[in-house]
Amino acid sequence: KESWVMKFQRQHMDPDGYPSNSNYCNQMMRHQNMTERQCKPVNTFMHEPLVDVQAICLQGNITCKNGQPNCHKSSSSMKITVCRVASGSKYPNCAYRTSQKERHIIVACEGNPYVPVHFDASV
Ligand code: PAP
Repeated sequence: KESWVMKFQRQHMDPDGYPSNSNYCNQMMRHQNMTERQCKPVNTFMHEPLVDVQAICLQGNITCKNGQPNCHKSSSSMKITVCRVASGSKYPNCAYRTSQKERHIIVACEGNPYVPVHFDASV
């Protein structure tokens, strides 16, 4: 089974990529296997080095959206792309809107080593 760490990297890390066109999310959501059983409604990719994203886990704890206490917020803003399923998109033809942003990132961390396993929010 895919580990939490690998799943996080598949779903949320694209350090060397940056959307060059509006097809970015259509291509990446399919390529990273988020359109296989359904069109995943919303997903964020981060365009920062993995070590910088892992370092978010060293920031102080904050409460996650689900009430767990294992979330952490980046001290600096990061380059991200938010992929949101387009209205009228019908599985298996998943269509996405691509929006580039710079935001502080909130991730949930788990394990030893303590690393990101879930993308909670951008603020
Ligand atoms: P995403 O939330 O980053 O989009 P998702 O596929 O939901 O990805 O996986 C997040 C994983 O982090 C979940 O584990 P699973 O893959 O085995 O389903 C989830 O249980 C785990 N996780 C750990 N802490 C949290 C948290 N505070 N909030 C949400 N998910 C968490």
